[in-house]
Amino acid sequence: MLDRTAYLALDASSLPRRLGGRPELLDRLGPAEAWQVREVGDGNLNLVFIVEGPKGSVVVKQALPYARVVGESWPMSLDRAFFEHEALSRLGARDPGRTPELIAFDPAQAMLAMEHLTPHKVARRAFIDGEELPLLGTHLGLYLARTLFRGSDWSMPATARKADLALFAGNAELAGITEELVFSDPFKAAPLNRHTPGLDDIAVAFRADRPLKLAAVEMKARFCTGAETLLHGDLHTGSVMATPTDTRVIDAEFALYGPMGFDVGVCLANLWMAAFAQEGHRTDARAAAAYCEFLLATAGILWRTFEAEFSRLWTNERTGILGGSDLFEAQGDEAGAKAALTTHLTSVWQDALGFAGMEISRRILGLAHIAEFETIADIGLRARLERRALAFGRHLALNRRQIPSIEAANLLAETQRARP
Ligand code: SR1
Ligand code: MG
Repeated sequence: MLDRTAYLALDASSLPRRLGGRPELLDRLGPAEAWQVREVGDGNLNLVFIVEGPKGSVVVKQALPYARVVGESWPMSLDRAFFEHEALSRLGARDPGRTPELIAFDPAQAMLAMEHLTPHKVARRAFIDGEELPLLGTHLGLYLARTLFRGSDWSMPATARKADLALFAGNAELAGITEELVFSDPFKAAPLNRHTPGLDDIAVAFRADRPLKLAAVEMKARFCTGAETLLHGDLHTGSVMATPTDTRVIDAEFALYGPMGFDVGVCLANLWMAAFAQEGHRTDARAAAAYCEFLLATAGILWRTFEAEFSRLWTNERTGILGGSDLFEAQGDEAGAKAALTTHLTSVWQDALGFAGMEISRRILGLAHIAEFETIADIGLRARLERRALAFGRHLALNRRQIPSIEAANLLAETQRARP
């Protein structure tokens, strides 16, 4: 059992004194007396500091014993820093260069020091500012295929995967947050729910929408029981930092074993929501439409890259117990192997659509909203755009088995976006 009696939240003035004895940080930054510290955390949970010294800069992230977005009335385990560290180490090894370099970790202080990503921007912020990130879809598609495939029974030795599954089962508190916030709260009058004025009717309608609630129960069951691979677990576009040439995935504290479609669906949902929010950020309709085109194209590239890279890994790296080459290739049945791959990819796609529908619902009707909508000052416009996104999300959840392709899903988004 870890002794946390010495745990104390950092602040900008105490940080150099408290961390200034760590050689990994001194190597990167230079002498602690010269460190400049800023707290920059704008997420829902943690403290985040940028520390600059004469030799360089690092980011220091520290978990708080409660959820920052709500306050001390919502206590939260500090163990999430341990799971984040474990997850980032694995995800980084499975797709090298796509996560920040880890520099130091102190489990007792729930503190992780990592590479300061600069000039990277949180992807959401780039979407609000209208900055195109031409490689985002490719990088995320590759990341998803590599991490989801390489953490699964298609790839890993069975004993190692089972040990890992047992380890990450310990992150139950954060899994429980997702289970409630994503799959239950948007469909009931949960105390922490909130929504933009003007959406009362749709919030009430969602609670009475039996087909939608049945879809939510099904998706929740997939999430809780479909332990296919190690997921990032919270892969929205606030967990992605990018430049036009680089993309990094951060914030893996919600990591758990779950269905591959969850990370894919959450990521797609956040690209689609950013598209629905565009009119709130660009007064020129043509500029809004052009930026939407970029976002939908990114969603398309993401899925097609995922499919292609997953198929490549399937062919070349299928070494786990689910490999199945004894049933197919070893008996000269290449077409059978291809059929097994297609069956799996179809199930990931349908799951992804269902999870996307849940993510859209919870980001508009639940506790944790997204900056693309929240920063639209005109409340009436915000409500109109959110209403369109909700209709799209509902459609995805209900029709996930009938939407055949990313092109079809993008077309639905485009059609819904153009509604009055
Ligand atoms: C109380 S935590 C709310 C949300 O913030 C995190 O980023 C996750 O998305 C979680 O659902
Ligand atoms: Mg986060």
